[in-house]
Amino acid sequence: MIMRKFFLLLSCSVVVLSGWSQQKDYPIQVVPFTQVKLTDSFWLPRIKINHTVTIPASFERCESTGRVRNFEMAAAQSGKFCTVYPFDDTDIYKTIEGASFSLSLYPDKALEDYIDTLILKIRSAQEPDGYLYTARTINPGEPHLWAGKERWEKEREQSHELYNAGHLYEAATAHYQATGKKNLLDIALKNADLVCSVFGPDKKHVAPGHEVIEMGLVKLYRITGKKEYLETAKYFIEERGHYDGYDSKSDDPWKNGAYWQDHIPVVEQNEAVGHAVRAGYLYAAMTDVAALTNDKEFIHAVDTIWENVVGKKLYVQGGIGAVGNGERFGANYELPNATAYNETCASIANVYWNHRMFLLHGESKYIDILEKTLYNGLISGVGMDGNSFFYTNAMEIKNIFEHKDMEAARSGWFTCSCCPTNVTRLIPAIPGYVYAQKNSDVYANLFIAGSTTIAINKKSIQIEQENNYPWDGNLIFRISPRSPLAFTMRIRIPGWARGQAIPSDLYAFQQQTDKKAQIKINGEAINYSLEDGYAILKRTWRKGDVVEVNLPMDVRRVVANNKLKDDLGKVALQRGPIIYCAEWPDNNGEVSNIIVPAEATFEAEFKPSMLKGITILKSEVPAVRILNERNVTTQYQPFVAIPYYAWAHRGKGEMMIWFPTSVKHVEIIPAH
Ligand code: FUB
Ligand code: ZN
Repeated sequence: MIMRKFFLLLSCSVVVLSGWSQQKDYPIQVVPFTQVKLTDSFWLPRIKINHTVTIPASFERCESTGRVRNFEMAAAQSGKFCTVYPFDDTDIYKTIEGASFSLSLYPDKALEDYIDTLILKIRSAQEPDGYLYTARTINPGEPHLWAGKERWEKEREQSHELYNAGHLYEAATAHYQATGKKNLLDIALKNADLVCSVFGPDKKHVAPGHEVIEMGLVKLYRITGKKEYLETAKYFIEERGHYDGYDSKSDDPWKNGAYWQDHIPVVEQNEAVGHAVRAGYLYAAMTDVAALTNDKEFIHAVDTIWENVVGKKLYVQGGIGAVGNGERFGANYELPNATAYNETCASIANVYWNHRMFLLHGESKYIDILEKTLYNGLISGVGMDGNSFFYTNAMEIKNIFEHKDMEAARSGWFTCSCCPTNVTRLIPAIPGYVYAQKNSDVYANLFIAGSTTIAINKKSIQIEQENNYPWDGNLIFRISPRSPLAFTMRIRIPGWARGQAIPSDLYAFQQQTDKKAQIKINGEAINYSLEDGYAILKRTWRKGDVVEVNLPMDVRRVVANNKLKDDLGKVALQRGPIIYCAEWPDNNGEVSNIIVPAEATFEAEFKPSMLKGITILKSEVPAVRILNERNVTTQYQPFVAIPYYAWAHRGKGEMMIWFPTSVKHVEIIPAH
């Protein structure tokens, strides 16, 4: 309880170590995740399993794969780096971050003590001047191949020295906020002081080879008020695009710098390019720094890049980073289904970025994207057992026997295991995306049953949500100020409930409907106005006031912009925020033969015991059957679609999100 209170104090305020208070920041403040108590049956079980299964399994793998041993050897300055990548240290940092978030929700002495033992090892591995990078410290005479002979020498390319530092700062912030202990924070600050003393306009120049340190430095700045941290974060961002060693004429992102978002200065960038996780972390950091410094050029750049991603580079299930070679963004409208990469970490980065964009601009379109990613392309990355993960998130699996490249089953761990450990830190933070506040305006962004207590002008208000989202569109909000109080509830009316498949013309609903979100207050229907995608409910609220919001939950057919060649003549299915797929076990063993014609109608049915409780879509559709080597026929058969996130829990086989609407677009694949 003490720990919980401590976190609240820190999350609401930036006055922490130095008694300093900053001037500029996001106009909208997060209601911290520790202040939002979930009771729902969609997210809460995931948060619990993250605590009981994912985090322990992740630490166990950090031990068994040698990641912890690397720290022990670095402390002893003897041995041989025993894992594969120089960024393997970050799996420990990310899991400590996730575990710290989780400790704030579920105090757990054994876990806290275990983290302390890890922190001791981390501290012992830190060099006297603050440098911390096991891939060199173990044996500085023979560092990791990617690390270069000298410190930072290969930072621009692949050493990940500053990437490791960034994840250390993020972990240290979470750990300090969760426990009040400074043991990890002190290590991070010592390292950050070294970094700030080495890099800067009049010092060593580099654009970090993998962004994340920028966000980490911002977090340390918020805790300490030390302006060098913010300045160095800004410096690292502004350093991009000034290296003259690239071949600017080359189309190859590895040669022209685009892989690292280092091809042109960030304020000139207007298209999302290069490695998608790097890019997402960069844009999130630019948004942070823009808010903290009111940098209009940064704001313009992130706004323009956001339009590009949402208008041309986002999969219908919220995934980004279409191209496997370079784990990167493709060209505009390059969103292939057969080879979609969609790294889970890229979805996580996209959530971080969109949340920050909302805090900056207050428009619901950012939460629409956050919700789309969260409920679909991100949680597909973690199995319902909490112990199996996708690194890439396929858009379709066809002809499983011949195309073995796409990940068709989750794995417990990977040699490069960035995604599982990233999941550990995203999941417990989800309650922090539900509400936000700007003076006397309260934003309800996500619909998750539970409660929160916030304060407006020092007056306390309890807000309770009751719903069965994402399966049901009936949302109840009980608003209870201690005494009558005038303020504005801004309840997000999702784009999908306003006829918008996505806040761009990349995808659209095929048919428009007249159905609108209905709102009642204390049983009486009201006319509400919409502002920035929010229903504005401004009144003097009284204890026990009830707002009922009814979102239309019809099954919608989604079509893609015709510049998106891969989806031409195809349709996807969406109900509420959920994007559906068809998977082999429900459809006669294969799905690549399915046609979803214009006249197909769908029935939604909640199946409590299927895949931990899901709403399925049912229909009767034609499927192509091969009769012999020369003849095919189509036969109507029952069709079942499940939420995309729930696929790959019943063995390997075909899966599709985009369905041909006529036989013309069916790829005929012999059944096995
Ligand atoms: O480079 C560190 C991490 O490894 C990246 O974020 C992932 O895409 C993977 O390449
Ligand atoms: Zn990853």
